[in-house]
Amino acid sequence: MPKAATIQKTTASAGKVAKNGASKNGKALGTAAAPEFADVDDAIAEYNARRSAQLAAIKKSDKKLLREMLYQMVLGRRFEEKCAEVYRMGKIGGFCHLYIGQEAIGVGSMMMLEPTDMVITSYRDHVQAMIKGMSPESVMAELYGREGGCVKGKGGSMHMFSKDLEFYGGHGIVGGQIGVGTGMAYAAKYKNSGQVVLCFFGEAAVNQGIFHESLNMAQLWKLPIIYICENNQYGMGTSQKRAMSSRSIARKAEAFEMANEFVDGMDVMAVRGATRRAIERARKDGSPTLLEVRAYRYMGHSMSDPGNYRTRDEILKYQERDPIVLFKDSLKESKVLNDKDFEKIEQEANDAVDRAVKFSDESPYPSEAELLTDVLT
Ligand SMILES: Cc1ncc(C[n+]2csc(CCOP(=O)(O)OP(=O)(O)O)c2C)c(N)n1
Ligand SMILES: [Mg+2]
Repeated sequence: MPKAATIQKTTASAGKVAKNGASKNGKALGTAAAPEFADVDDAIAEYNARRSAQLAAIKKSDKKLLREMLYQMVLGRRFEEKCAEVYRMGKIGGFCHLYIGQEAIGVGSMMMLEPTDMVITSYRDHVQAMIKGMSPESVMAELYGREGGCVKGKGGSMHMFSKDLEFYGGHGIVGGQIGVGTGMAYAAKYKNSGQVVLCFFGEAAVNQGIFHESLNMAQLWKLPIIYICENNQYGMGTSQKRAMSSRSIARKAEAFEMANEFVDGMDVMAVRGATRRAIERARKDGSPTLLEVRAYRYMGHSMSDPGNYRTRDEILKYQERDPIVLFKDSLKESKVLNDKDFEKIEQEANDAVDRAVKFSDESPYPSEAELLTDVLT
C-alpha cells in the first residue's frame, strides 16, 4: 500500500487526552503543543484513546441535545449523499463541494452558538447553512438554481446566505471570508452587540496573506471571533504536507499571541468543548481564538475531482474512525439512545432529504425579471 497521507498529532504520546477533550499538553489558554506528523494508524490509535473523553463529555450533557447533535450530523450526511446523486443526474449544475466526513466540525461548533451569533464559511457550505437553521428545502433548491432557494437560485452551491439567520455565506475566494468575518467581528464589537463570529476556512487558506493580516488585527483589537480551520488535509489535489512549511496551523496563532487549540474533528464532543472554551473567551473580553480542527474529506474536492492524488486505501482507513459511527457507538454505550432511536433518526433525516428534493424539483427557475435584482451592478 502506498504510504498514507500524513496528519498531525501532538508531541505528547498519541491518545493522551485531557478530560475536556483537548490535547493533554494544551496550556491554560488552549495553546496547542508542537505537533508532528503521524500516519493514519496513529490517528486511529489516538482516537481510540480519546474515546473515554467523548464518553465522559456525553455523561455530562443533556440527552435531548445529544440526540439533536446526532440528528444534525446524520441529516448533513444524507443530504450530501443525495446532492452527489442528483448532481450526477444533472439536476445540479456548476461547482458542488461536499462536507461528508467533516460533519462533527459544523455540529460540534455551531451548536454552541446563540441564534444571534454570526457564521461565515467557504464554498463547502450546505451543511453549515442547515445547522444554522436553514431548511433543507431552501438549501437544496438553491443547489438546483430554483426560485425556492435561500437566495432565489442565484447563488448556487457556493453561496448559501441568510441575513435573518446570521449566516453570511458561502464564499468562493479561498480565504476571502477570513477578512469579511474579521470585519463582522469588528462590527459586533463596535456596536457592543454581544455577538460572536465563527469563521470557517480550509487549511489551504492559511497560506493566504489574509489569514495572517486578519489574525493580527483580531488579536490587536480584541475582536470576538473564533477562527475554525477545518484541516481536511487537502487543498484540491494538494496535500498539506506538500504545501505548508510549518504544518501546525494552531501554533501559527502564537505569532499573534492568540489563544489556540488543536482538536480532533472526528470527535464531535471534543469540537464542542474547544468551541465552548473559545466562546467563553470571546464573550468575556472579546478575545479571539484559532482552532485547528483535523478531519478528512471523504469525497473529492468537488464533484468534478478525479481523485488521482490519493489512494482508496487511505480513504477507507479514515472512514474507520467515522465521526457519526463513533458518536453513535458512544451514545449507545452511554445508554443515551438505543437501536430503535437510531432508526428513527435515520428515518427523519431521509424524510427531510426527500422533502427537500421534491420541493426543489417542483420549484420554478427564477424569472427573467429577477436577473438584475439583489445583485451589485
Ligand atoms: C484565491 C483563490 N485561489 C485559488 C482558488 C482555487 N481553489 C478553490 S478551492 C481551493 C483549495 C482550498 O482548499 P482548503 O482551503 O483546504 O479548503 P477545502 O476545499 O479543503 O475545504 C483552491 C486552490 C480560489 N478559489 N481562490
Ligand atoms: Mg482542505
